[in-house]
Amino acid sequence: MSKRFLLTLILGLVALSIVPFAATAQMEKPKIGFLPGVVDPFYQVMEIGVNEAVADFGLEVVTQYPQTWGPSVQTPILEAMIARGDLDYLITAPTDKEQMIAPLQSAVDAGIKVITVDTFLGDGDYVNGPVTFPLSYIGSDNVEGGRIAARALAEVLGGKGKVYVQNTNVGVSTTEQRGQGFIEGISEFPEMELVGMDYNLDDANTAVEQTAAKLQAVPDLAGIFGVNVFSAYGAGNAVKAAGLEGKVQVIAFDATKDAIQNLRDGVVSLVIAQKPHDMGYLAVAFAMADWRGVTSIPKHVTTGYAVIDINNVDDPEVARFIYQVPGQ
Ligand code: T6T
Repeated sequence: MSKRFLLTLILGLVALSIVPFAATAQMEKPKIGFLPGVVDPFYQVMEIGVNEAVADFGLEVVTQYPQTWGPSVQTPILEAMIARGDLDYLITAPTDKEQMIAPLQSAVDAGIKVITVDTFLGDGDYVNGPVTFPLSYIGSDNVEGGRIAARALAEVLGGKGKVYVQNTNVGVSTTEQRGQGFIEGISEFPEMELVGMDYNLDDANTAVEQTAAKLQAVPDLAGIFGVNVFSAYGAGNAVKAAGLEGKVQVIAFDATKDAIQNLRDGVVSLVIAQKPHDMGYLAVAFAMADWRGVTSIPKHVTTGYAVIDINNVDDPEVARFIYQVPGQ
């Protein structure tokens, strides 16, 4: 055997032994799917958190955004993600707490572990509730968020006046709980009256139209709670269009650029910022921990709020929670 042939043989064997090792090392990392509720700045900031964690752990992620809110749009995207056959974990915000149970159960049946972020399935109690298959639920305390909004509105209105809620859809865990918390909070003030709650189906134009109609129908309306990005957009911009800034107080849930501008313009009196970045980052970290055999992953994590008003909006410790999406 010539020296040259021997060398080639050795190099070939070394290469053969390295390739499978490298391939195995790669296969040891899970592949993540990210399926948000809809395209909006809240989920875009969550995606930044997902992507940062994915980079930190050296993982791969497949992200698919529904263009509009609801199970009929989210389910086919989910089915396509399951059909890929290469995802180990799915991080998702179910757009309906009942209707997304069966489609997400199919993901679990296909071997994909599910973590819900922002919204939950069933009653959100993944230990003792009707739905226990998700690994974890990471999100805000939305009942408390609604109460914060109600108390803030009561404070700015001196504890009396007619108030109205711009909401999204029945069956969405988050916005339903915000509405519920708001009703509870308002009931603490005997001279405040809730004169209605409209559902805009998470559509900004519908939110503007419904609010404009309510402003006309109730000329002495004193305050509005917009329960999420598009609801708050509708509430704030309808008040602005009617020239009622300062006369009708708006509480905006979700710290978009638009809500912050309306705060600066005196249309909005309080902006409640969630922590979508934390939700996204933690969800990936939990997936990675589960993959590595960690068995103490919390079934529920509450991520908290930053409550923004005109006095603290420029404080960097508060302003960091404004939803900043590069290029927007
Ligand atoms: O408020 C968030 C989210 O928490 C909710 O579940 C749906 O609406 C948003 O995405 C904002 O548009």
